[in-house]
Amino acid sequence: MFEAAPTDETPTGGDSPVITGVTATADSAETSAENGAAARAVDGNPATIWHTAYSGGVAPMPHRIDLDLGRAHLVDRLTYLPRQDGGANGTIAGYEVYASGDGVTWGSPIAAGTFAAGSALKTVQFAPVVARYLRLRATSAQNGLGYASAAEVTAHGVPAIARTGWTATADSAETTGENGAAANAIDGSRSTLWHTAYTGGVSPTPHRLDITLPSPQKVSRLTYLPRQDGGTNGTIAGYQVATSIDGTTWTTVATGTFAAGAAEKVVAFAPAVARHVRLTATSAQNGLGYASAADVGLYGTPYTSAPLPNTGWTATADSAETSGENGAAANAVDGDPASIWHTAYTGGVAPMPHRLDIALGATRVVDRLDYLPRQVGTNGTIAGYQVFTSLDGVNWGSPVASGTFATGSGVKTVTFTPVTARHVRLTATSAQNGLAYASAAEVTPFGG
Ligand SMILES: [Ca+2]
Ligand SMILES: [Ca+2]
Ligand SMILES: [Ca+2]
Repeated sequence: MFEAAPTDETPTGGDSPVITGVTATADSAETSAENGAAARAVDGNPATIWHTAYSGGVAPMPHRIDLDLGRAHLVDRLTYLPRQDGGANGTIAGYEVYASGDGVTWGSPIAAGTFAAGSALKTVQFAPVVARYLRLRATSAQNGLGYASAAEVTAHGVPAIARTGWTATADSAETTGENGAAANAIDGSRSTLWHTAYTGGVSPTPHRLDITLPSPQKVSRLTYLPRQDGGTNGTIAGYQVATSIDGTTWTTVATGTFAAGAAEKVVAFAPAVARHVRLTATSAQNGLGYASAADVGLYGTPYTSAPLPNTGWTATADSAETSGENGAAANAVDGDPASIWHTAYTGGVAPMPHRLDIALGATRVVDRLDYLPRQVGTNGTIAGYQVFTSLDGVNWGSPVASGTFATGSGVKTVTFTPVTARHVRLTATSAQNGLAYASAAEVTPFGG
């Protein structure tokens, strides 16, 4: 990984979360008269403090506490909570904040100033920067003495998505006049670049660079580093960022115009579960038809499949018994294992197959469906099944999964390749007892 320069854009989508799992070291800590270890500034407990040493002499200002975030993050905020115990020693006045990729080279401060007096939480907001390490440097204390202390020092940011297994493709790449391959945009080197083709003719913008991840991630930031070699061809002005779970259905998550210049740009957007991220260049800074990139980075958190919230859902079925019992389709998504959907039997039994459709009310990533059979009785407990998904509730395509459920009333889990869907269908092709009924206590789509 290169060490990124501070960026010149402010995120516009979503707040950066608190970074957890942080460790801390300091230039000085009192460990004799009290437990003033640096670790106490990152323990999440406002009652414990880091305090510089005073037993056996007081080291003069400045003092520093360094946070190790565990891995690279796109960091944009640091908060400082002064000691909350009524003491005044060490509460910081003058401060500087530094960022580093390696904990050794710190460069110039990314923020500096003077904290207001008092014990209230102080927030330092700065242009997003890629860093694994953050330093809070105290240059003076509120009471003028040589101590520094902190109840909590907290960094906010989004983790870098590890580049292992990434691939990149582009609509166009120059491979004759230079090595302008798409892969150069994700190789972590500032000196290699993707450049659209020019030998034999220039195709006009828009151009696009697609990055494919080995597994879905919850992506919320993209960084764009323009070419760093002094050239200007291809440096992007107008851009769009789109995400996709399957490489087919794309959702535009951000649109804008990058500031001129070679500094790294940050695009922030609401977290989107994605395996594919597309950066589209709609125009270039110099107005020509090229696009280029020295580096494109992605930031986010690992995606974990979870039960989708059943608010706003509508369940329908090809058949439901409403006379002999309450067998409405809605009973399969009400969260109650005691209520069931059951196909009709009063006045005749419709033959297999049967189907239960769930309209999710929103486009979601779906990668699993759990089927809980009725917990009492056996009619309708499904054996042969198919799972379908749809974006429009009309076109369902081929099953995303099919098979035969094990017998018994325990929950059955069906997993499949993540897809983008607004509708999920469970089709019963046979029942465990061989009759033509279908039933379900709960049908639960999972995803993100
Ligand atoms: Ca603490
Ligand atoms: Ca590169
Ligand atoms: Ca139920």
